[in-house]
Amino acid sequence: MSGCFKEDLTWRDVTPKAAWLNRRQLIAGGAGALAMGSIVGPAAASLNAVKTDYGAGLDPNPLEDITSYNNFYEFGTGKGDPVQNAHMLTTEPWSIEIDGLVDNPGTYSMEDVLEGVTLEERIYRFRCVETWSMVVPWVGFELADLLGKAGVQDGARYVAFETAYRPEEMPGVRSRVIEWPYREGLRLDEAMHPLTILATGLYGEPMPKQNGAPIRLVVPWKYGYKSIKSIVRISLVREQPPTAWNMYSAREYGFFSNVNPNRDHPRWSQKFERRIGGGLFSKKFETLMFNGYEEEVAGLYEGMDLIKNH
Ligand SMILES: Nc1nc2c(c(=O)[nH]1)N[C@H]1C(S)=C(S)[C@@H](COP(=O)(O)O)O[C@H]1N2
Ligand SMILES: [Mo]
Repeated sequence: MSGCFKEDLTWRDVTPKAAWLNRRQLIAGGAGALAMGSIVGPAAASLNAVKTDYGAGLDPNPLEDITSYNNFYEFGTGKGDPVQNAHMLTTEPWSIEIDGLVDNPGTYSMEDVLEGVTLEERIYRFRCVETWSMVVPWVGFELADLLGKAGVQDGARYVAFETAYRPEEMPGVRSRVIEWPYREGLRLDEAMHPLTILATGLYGEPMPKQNGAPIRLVVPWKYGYKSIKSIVRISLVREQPPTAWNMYSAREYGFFSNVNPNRDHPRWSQKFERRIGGGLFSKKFETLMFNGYEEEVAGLYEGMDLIKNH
């Protein structure tokens, strides 16, 4: 495993020590908060994420699972390729181009992007279309916050995202599995939904490169490929934008890609999933409608045929 993480640090290790400081405590605490920082050791350099109720009761995968079993095809198609190769990606400085139907188009540095936002810790289920799953303690903020800064104009109906395309840093783009740059998209109401976040970290630390540093999308009720990594462009558009896996095979990978146990992938069942971890003993679960977020998101799709609009 590369870089900035202690390989042996798991959620169970971090939780009792980290004493997640929220902003108010930080400000009110002053020197006290600093002293606390010195007690927590590894977490001292951590992001100041506000703890939330999202995922209460879920048991996150260990950091090792989340950072060593990845899909990030720009660095290779093997699950172990991103952890080997993603260190080549330059993530500082970083900026996002925001364009299209917005009042304030332009280049947003990471500082601009993060200005005034509250980083939250949110523990979400994560379900890949390939039928594996994990539980990840993300750190991030609502995409709606950034769209608010950009000022979405009336004609916008979709949000399009692009990953960096850097052949000199991304050995995987030599292979034309998909048409680069990696692209994704959401309907505007999906993008504005409070569950939809831009994540800048996990386990209280800055985002590991293999997981999409420095900033990636997380849409927990959709298959994992919608959660596009290392974003450099966000465009507000009128028409449904082309998306990487949908361009590869529209029959296999729909634009919506909501997790749905009743709509099998043409080549495999989606009724069950395997929670990564525990090797041969990784646990098998029934796939949940909208990945368990039905109560929150079903309203977005009222009256829609979710088999046709898969
Ligand atoms: N740019 C980019 N984003 C991407 C991918 C990719 O290959 N390139 N893979 C997707 C897929 S298929 C999944 S399952 C998730 C994996 O995220 P993780 O490695 O953090 O678990 O990232 C998604 N985002
Ligand atoms: Mo995936």
